[in-house]
Amino acid sequence: MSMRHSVAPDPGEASRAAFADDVAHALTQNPRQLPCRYLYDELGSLLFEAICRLPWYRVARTEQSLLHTHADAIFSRLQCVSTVVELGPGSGEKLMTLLAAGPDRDVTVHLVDVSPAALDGAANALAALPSLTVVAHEATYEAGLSAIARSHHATGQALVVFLGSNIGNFDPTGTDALLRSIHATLGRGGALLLGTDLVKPEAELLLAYDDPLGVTAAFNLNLLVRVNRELGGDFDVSQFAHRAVWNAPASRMEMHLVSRSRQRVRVRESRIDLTFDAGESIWTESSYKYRVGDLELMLGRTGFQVTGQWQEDGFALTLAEAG
Ligand code: AVI
Repeated sequence: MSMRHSVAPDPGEASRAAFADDVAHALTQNPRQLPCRYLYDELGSLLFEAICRLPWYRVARTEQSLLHTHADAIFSRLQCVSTVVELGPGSGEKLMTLLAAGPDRDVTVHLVDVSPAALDGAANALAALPSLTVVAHEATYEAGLSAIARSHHATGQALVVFLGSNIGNFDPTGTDALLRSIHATLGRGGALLLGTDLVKPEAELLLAYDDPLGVTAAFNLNLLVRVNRELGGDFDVSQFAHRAVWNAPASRMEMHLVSRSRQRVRVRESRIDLTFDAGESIWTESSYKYRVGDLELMLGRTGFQVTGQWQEDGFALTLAEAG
């Protein structure tokens, strides 16, 4: 395997300034918010890995089982894939499982993630497979997709892999925009493999996002720890409580941090000085859950046609072709 890095990393100062601005903007919205992409500092990423091992959060395990069982069927519906792009590769394990059944030819794999640690981990895992060239893009999904669109000259089919129900963390407008960027990068005839969590009974969803061990609570509260450490905030973490809510009309799980008392919070780098009422909350994440019909509509209106779908335990893997 050979490995290249493209798209220069953001210098630390610039990304901290962007974090400070995003926090200032989001915390002064009504309702108050914090962007979920900031949940994943080093500890946050470890806590998310721990969540994936909990009995109540089955997304990662079910998807891995689907990939393992159906990788051959997935590849049998594709024609001579020469380029694979994974958005948010995590540890690389999912792509490893898929590519183990994969094309019998040289393949270029593009990994797109904002985290250099995730990129290194995934590239190292993929090193076990022969005939791969791995290009790591330390970038947002949009920036990575445009870089790949500019550089992609290979003959053969391109496949974008977007797993883990990561798409569920985008609101509907963001989802359509991202699917359209994926379509533009793929071009006609390219394929998308999308992993999505499906709507299930509320009690199951609440356990998945508010687990009895408190790991998801720690994952959520760690966002305040990060703001304190990186931006000079003075959140009293013990004065906020994790809350998970099923918003049925919007078809999404929401995570919030609820103020336990009336309190003042300052964040130096964001230049904000706020007063929270008791019970006032910060909305930190949405995780959209889908019905099969929603997936077809969403993919259809962004230029894709569904060519295969595999389901297990309230989770769907959908293969779609760019028309
Ligand atoms: C990464 N993402 C798809 C997870 C989700 O289900 O929205 C993050 C997560 N939040 C709470 N538990 C897991």
